[in-house]
Amino acid sequence: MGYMTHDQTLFAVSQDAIDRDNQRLMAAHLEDYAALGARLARSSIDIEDVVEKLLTLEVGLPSWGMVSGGTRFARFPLPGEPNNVFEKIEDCSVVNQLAGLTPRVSLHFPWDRSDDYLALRQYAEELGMGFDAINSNTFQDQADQKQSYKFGSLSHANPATRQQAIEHNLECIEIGKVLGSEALTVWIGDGSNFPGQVEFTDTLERYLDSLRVVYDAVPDSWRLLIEHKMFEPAFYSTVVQDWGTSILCAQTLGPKAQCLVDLGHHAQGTNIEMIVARLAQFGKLGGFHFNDSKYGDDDLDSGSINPFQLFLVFNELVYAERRALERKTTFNPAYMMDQSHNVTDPIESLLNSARAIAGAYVKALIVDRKALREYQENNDVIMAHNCLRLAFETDVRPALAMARLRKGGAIDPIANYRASGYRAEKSRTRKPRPILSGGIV
Ligand code: PSV
Ligand code: MN
Repeated sequence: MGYMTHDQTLFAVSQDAIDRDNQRLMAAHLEDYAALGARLARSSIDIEDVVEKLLTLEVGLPSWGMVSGGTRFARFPLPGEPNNVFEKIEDCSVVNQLAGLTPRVSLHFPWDRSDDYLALRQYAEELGMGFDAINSNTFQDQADQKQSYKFGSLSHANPATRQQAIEHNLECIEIGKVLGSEALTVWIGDGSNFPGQVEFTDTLERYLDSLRVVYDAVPDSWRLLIEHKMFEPAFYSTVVQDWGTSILCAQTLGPKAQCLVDLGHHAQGTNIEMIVARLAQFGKLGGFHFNDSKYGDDDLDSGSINPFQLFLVFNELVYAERRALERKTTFNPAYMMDQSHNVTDPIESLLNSARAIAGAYVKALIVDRKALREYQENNDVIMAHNCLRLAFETDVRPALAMARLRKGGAIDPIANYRASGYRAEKSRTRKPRPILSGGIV
């Protein structure tokens, strides 16, 4: 891969311009914040406690989501999109500067390959960014690779192919150590397209044998995140197809192994919030790939299709957080986004997504849990449901804006981003990315 060096010209959004725009919007913002504070106070919730809690929320950005995504049919490049991992991090830092919620980037190898990971780490640090989980890629063939992943990787029938996939994951761990990452996410595309093509049991056994080698190489302070997905690229069966297989694998491997839930990886109508509750209850909820979907693994912007589902997921997360606090156990899943921005500027999509995720979290924080418990115990179905709805229907935008302000971000992130001319400037200084005929990322 040719992603070796980076252009030294840093062009972040001017902080002065953000501050000026915030001043312009301040009076109205403070009025809205006071109104929300008063509304929450009537339910004995202190808005300051909510904002304090929100300030602790961190969501990782997907490096692969910084470039225009595509479908199987086409990819339409955006002028000024990043060409290499340094430029992707630069764009991530703009999202973080404006939204104040996304201080880490999740890298994907070999897409983000560089010849100097220490320099990459230093560059990221200068921009206030760190690294989230490292993602391996054994679902595509690379130009220099000996064995093909056409018929699988970690579960392949050929030991040489499995070994190659293992070694790639081991390399990812080594890169992650240099970058200061603390997790490896493994998603494999292994599966089958025809009944009879593979033996379900044998492929899972081979997958587990391979993953055990990777597991042993994962540092004790890290976690190994197993990402399940129902289908695609395999259309008949997938080796790690659902949370059941995922938790079985995580339990078989040991404490460093946990499950990662990508919201787009389930059958339509699946009760994902319930999966979240189950994984949390058994200490195996390790991470998230937030996105949204209408039909399948659509990788749409978080909260753009089904914000109620996102809220219900966060409702379980807040419940699990409180339960862990009471029981003095740990609960700290790695929150990341995994989105494909096909028709929007990725920075704008991620700013919106950050707001949707933060909004879902705040709405989950303001659920009156004491009242909810009472309604549940008295089988007062309507009031229990209304208790959740009240939180969901509350306009929490002033609390989100306040958290952004306290992190030096913008009351109106997208307006500030547009006014900065960042993308136009990048379209002048960055090389155009080659047009590929198709490809999901
Ligand atoms: C697979 O669909 C997936 O969700 C995995 O997280 C991959 O790493 C990512 O998408 C690649 O786009
Ligand atoms: Mn994913």
